[in-house]
Amino acid sequence: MRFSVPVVPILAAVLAAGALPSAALARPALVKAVPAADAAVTRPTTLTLTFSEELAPVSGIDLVMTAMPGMADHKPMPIKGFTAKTSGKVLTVALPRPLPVGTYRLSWHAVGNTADQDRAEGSYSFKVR
Ligand SMILES: [Cu+2]
Repeated sequence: MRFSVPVVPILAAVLAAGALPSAALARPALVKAVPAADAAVTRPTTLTLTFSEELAPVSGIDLVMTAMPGMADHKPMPIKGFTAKTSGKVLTVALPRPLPVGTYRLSWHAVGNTADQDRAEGSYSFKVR
């Protein structure tokens, strides 16, 4: 005896529903950064990261100076003393003084301001001239 019910379309529908849980849609993605990735900017005092989702206050960044002019063997140097605040989809980093000339690597972690607290992270570099 053969099945008369079309099994394949039902399976496809079940798989499609399972492949896109609503939690995955709430994961914050970086949509804009100032300074932008790979940009060269004049000594900034503020860094701004805009995400696709509302952010929880535990979102933040780490900032490391990776190179500076006239220093051949520059070890990664963590930058401290800034404040990071979230407001809606925007994370604003306020530096106590303009960043010195050099190359920086910014690593961000963003947590969605929803019950599931979806977390994402990434990093990029920029230059201060
Ligand atoms: Cu340095």
